[in-house]
Amino acid sequence: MRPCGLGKLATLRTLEWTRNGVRLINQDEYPHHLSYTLCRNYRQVARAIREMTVRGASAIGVTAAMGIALAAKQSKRTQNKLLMRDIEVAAEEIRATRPTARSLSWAVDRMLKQANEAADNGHDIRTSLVTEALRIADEGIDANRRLGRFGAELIEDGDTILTHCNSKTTVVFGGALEVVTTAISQGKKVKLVATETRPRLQGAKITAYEALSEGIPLTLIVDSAVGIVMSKGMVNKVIVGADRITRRVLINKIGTLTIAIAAKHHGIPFYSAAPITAFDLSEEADNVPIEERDPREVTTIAGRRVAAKGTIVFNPAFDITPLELVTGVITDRGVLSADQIREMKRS
Ligand code: RUB
Repeated sequence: MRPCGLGKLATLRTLEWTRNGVRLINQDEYPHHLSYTLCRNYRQVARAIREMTVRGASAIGVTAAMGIALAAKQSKRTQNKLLMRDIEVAAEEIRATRPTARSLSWAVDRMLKQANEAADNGHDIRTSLVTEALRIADEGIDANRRLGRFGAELIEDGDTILTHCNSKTTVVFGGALEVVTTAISQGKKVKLVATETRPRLQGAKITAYEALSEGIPLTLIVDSAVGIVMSKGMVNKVIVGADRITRRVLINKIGTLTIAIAAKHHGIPFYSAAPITAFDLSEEADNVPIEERDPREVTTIAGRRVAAKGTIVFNPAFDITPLELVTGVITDRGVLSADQIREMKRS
């Protein structure tokens, strides 16, 4: 491990396919250490997603794809039928790790489709899955670059933007932070206000560190300070990420709904930044399970118990915001209104 020094994090690869496995920056160690975890098999990939060594919707999608490629590469099966079975087992284990983010199940489905097509066409399944995982990673980078440019058009010189959790990880920068860094690269002066984002503190640990590293002025607040910050006029836009967008709702980190309601009350534009891969236009979209996490994330802080033993906890990782509270969703295909999303065709 080496200590994190301030530097340009925006170009650092949070995850990478290597000869020995999938290499991830352990974001849980921010801001104290820049440490890497090497997942040598798909089970380790699944664990890294479940335990949030790698996190953020876009990043876990790419990681899932690489995990499936790894499973194929390491399978000893010589018959395609048996190899496909190994791939499906790995794919379903990875799919189950975090059920809410659309990009994860989207990436799993795309990898399974690729494996089937390769088998049908007599191509080498292993090679074709590695190529597809790398393609998904590259497409994610490109999509987030485009999203950044569309979003930056909404940003005015002098804006102070409230963000929640940490929305940025494809492989390099993306999401809400991509919008901000693109606007800054265009010469606009932009400040951030970030929530600490209990219980996992992605805002305090990751967003604040990344902003500092990029030289973006940032003020950190506790989640419950959002109301006063808005009522004092300290922010004039909100940009958050998204784990899943349906025709009716935006699903994102717990606390997003409360922020959207407060933004509506104060007349502050509320945007989400997410690539099209976060969209779920299926009929079943609104029945997506909201991940509930370990109660200890709430009853302890930095490993120390703060709530009495026996305290009942409800710890959902995400909440659901109706799109009527969302001014626009910044995507790689432009900024979409709730009406446009409702009318979108399934591709
Ligand atoms: C992360 C979170 C992020 C979205 C979008 O939750 O809610 O806002 O995933 O992220 P967690 P990105 O930390 O529990 O994964 O824009 O990076 O895809």
